[in-house]
Amino acid sequence: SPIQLPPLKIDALPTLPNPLEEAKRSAAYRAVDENLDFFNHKVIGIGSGSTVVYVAERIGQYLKDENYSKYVSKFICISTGFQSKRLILDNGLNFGVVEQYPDIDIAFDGADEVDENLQLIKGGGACLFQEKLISTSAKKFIVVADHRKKSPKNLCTNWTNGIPIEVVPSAYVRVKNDLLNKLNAKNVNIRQGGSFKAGPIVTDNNNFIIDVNFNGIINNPKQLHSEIKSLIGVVETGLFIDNAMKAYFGNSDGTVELQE
Ligand code: ABF
Repeated sequence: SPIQLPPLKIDALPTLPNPLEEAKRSAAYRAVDENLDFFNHKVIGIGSGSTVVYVAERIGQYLKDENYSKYVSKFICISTGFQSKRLILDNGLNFGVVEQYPDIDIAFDGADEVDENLQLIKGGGACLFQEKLISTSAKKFIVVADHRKKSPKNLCTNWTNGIPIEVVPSAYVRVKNDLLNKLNAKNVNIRQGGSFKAGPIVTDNNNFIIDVNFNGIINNPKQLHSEIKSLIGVVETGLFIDNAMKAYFGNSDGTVELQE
């Protein structure tokens, strides 16, 4: 665009409780500053988790700046769940739904692990279906994370909680058996609520979440995604394949590493 906007004007940044928050904030702010196009973007996807909190905060800071306000006040932000809807509203941004805005210009979201090829594990927060709907509806999908989420090579190097899978409730035993017997999973857990008695957690789509571990690292996430997805009862997997365009990893000293 021929118009040049002056740098963002903000009051002092809020103080943070610990260095990990500094890492998350640094990644999120950089990702927004480098990728949000105030002139051409209209529909923005806002994901879930503790890092994306700072994405919404940053966009909110632009909204309050007189030079950016007229652009940001026209943005429509699409959420991936209850938490991100609150983030959008709490930062004064316009909320919209993907049914009305199916074409998203850019989406920002966190991840549980990112491999060397930008393949992701997501779904630790149980919003993986909406997250995949939004990220794959976006022309650009940008990952924001702290340094712990970057794998040196393969998935399931650092992340040991397994791959989250959203399943139709009546099919959870069938999916569990198929994962163990057909796909040779090592262990399969139905994700539970706060205590064992609370029973399975229920997603925004009224489904269950299964966390599945295979033997060690994932060598071929694309193939594994297809195999899991083909099981009857599986709604979506937490393997995000060929979807992310870039990932920003924040460090506790405020530096940020870009992977693309
Ligand atoms: C969502 O939040 C999930 O897909 C992922 O499980 C998690 C990442 O959270 P955080 O930013 O708190 O590390 O993006």
